[in-house]
Amino acid sequence: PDDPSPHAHGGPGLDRSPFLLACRRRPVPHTPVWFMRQAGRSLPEYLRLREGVPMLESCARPDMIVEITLQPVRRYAVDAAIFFSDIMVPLKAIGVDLDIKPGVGPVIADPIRDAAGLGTLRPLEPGDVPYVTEAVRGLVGELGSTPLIGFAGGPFTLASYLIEGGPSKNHDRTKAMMYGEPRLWAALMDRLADLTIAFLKVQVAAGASAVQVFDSWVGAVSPQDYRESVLPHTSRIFDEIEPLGVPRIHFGVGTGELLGLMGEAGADVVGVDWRVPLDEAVRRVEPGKALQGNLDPAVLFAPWETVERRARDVLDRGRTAEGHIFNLGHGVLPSTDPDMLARLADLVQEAGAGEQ
Ligand code: 1CP
Repeated sequence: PDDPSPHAHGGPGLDRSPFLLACRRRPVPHTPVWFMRQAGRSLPEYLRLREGVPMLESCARPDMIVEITLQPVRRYAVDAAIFFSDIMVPLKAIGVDLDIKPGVGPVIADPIRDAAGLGTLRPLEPGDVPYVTEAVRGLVGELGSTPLIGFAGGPFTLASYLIEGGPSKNHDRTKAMMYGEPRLWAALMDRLADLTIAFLKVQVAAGASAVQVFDSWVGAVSPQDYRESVLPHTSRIFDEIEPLGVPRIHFGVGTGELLGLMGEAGADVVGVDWRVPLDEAVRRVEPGKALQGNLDPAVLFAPWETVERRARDVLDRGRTAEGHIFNLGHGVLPSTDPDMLARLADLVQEAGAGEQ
């Protein structure tokens, strides 16, 4: 039923990419592996390059984007690259006054809490992010047969930053709007879904071969609230991206109780954090989906023998899925030893070979 994309995105050899095959639930030569937040965290070559350059400036410079995206591919020979950017970049590009502060994260000058604030969010045009188009084009040429994953923030996660004004533990004001002003909430989610769709389209038009929606903080809501207040917007994102013909991945943290609904929202691949074993995730997600995950990123602080045992356990459980992309259960933690990630990538590519 699911034919591969009629048009190849990116460079030659991509039709045999283990990552893209696994997303499509097709046989693979080895279990593909990449790491969320593999670009721009612990690598010394990244820290050197970023010295004196603010985060948002580095996201607007094609030369830096290309180099930072390629660094983990060179080091780890992972099966996919992820575009170096941030979920806040499209908001910045439409004129939202925001900064990404070191050690803090995104900070919004004027949080959006009413209809007037909502009115300041305009649609994203491709011309707003020329550096994204230029960097994706450059990357696709450099990456050859390694696919490039484009990404954007999910609507709940973007709404939380906009409403709270920065990182939040309990998402109080966000939920206050969701429960107390459902019409304003729906209008905001609608605009954020449009923004995500537009940002993903720019990346795919320039040559990205897959997309991931990071709704990182959506695990904060109950299944009932997810179904009513989030899912309609996320479904629209995946519906509108479908005609582009690239695999769509949907990820959030602490989403054990939402995995079924996240599958229903329409992505091809559901990302699973480390809290739910993959064989249990298979039971929670409807058939016809591949899974991505889910080694606890903190396991990488243990001795190699432990990492290896835990990684093999993830691989074993992943074999019960229709397709499995090995990843961490969330992003690489900043103090992770790059050599551990290199060994892990090797282990997955060797252990997962010829066993399909
Ligand atoms: O995978 C990669 O390494 C590519 C680059 C990437 C991605 C995919 C960055 C660079 N950010 C993101 C996505 C992102 N940004 C998410 C979703 C993924 C996740 O859950 O980890 C989120 C929630 C953000 C928001 C954000 N940006 C935070 C989190 C703050 C919080 O609420 O806890 C932070 C710290 C940033 C800054 C940021 N983004 C990226 C980097 C390298 C940095 C650090 C920059 C710096 O301080 O210099």
